[in-house]
Amino acid sequence: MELVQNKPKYIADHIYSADPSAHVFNGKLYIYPSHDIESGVPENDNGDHFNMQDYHVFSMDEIDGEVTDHGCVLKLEDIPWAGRQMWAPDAAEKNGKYYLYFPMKDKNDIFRMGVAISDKPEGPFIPEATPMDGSYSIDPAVLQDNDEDYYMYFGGIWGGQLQRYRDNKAIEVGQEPADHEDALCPKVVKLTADMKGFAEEPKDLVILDENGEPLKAGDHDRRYFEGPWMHKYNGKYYFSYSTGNTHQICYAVGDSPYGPFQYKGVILTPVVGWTTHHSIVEFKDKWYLFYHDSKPSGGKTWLRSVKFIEIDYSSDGTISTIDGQM
Ligand code: FUB
Repeated sequence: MELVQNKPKYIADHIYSADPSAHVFNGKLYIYPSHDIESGVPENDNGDHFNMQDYHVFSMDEIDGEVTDHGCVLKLEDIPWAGRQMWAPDAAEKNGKYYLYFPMKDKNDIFRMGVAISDKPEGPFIPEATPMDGSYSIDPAVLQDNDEDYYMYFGGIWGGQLQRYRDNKAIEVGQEPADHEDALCPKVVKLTADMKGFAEEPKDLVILDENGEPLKAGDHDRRYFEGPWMHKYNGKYYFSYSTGNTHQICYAVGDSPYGPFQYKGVILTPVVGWTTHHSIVEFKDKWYLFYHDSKPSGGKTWLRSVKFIEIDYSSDGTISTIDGQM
């Protein structure tokens, strides 16, 4: 695999940050990350150690320029339905309003998606009183497909609770399918015109292998785990995601926001730290991968730092693989 070798750059060292969702609004680059903290909760497979309490927003006028931290833009104690753990957010703009989407556990320890609204991309954001109807699991990522159509991609297994659902309904005993069965799919759902809800039932986003078959649950190097992102390049839809326990960012390409998507390859090899989570954005005619690792904290899984690097597309639309250890 060919590796892009330009150097990654961290965006901040005064706080820990992770799960960056990067967008260009009004000609400026905005980053909506998780805000990692040392909360003292022991590490486990449920992700209890990711015990985040608020969100910050970062912005940059130039990719190599100064990074502004706009401070705390939404906090747990201001959200009426809050339980715990504010995980990976994303943002979208429609008609001059900005919507921050975020997964958080409710008072019953169930992940739901919230939405908070602002007149400015940098917030502060005012949360709706209740979670989005029909929402579950984690890691919302919103694609603006054209002026009217916005789609949310979401879902994460293990601590992200996706294995506890089938056909959008909670099931009695939640577990991953057996290795030979089809993998659990990330979800895609069109948003309502007011951006506050789901306009339809979420659908499975199917990733196909080289034989046109859905990826299997046992295919840990390629199957979806968490951290979805969708971007468009040359009229194609690029769906990228984390493989979780094999720690890669992979991608698949399709012709519609709903898919199906054809598996294409690895964008980012494993980073320092357990989780890997990214976004892809075009800014001033260049394409960038925003991601995180735990190098600055000496490898602490729950204390991550956002960084970015330029990415390369070949003439056939494939993305070169980046070495996550850089
Ligand atoms: O930051 C908490 C969780 O870790 C995110 O929601 C996942 O994508 C993983 O990065």
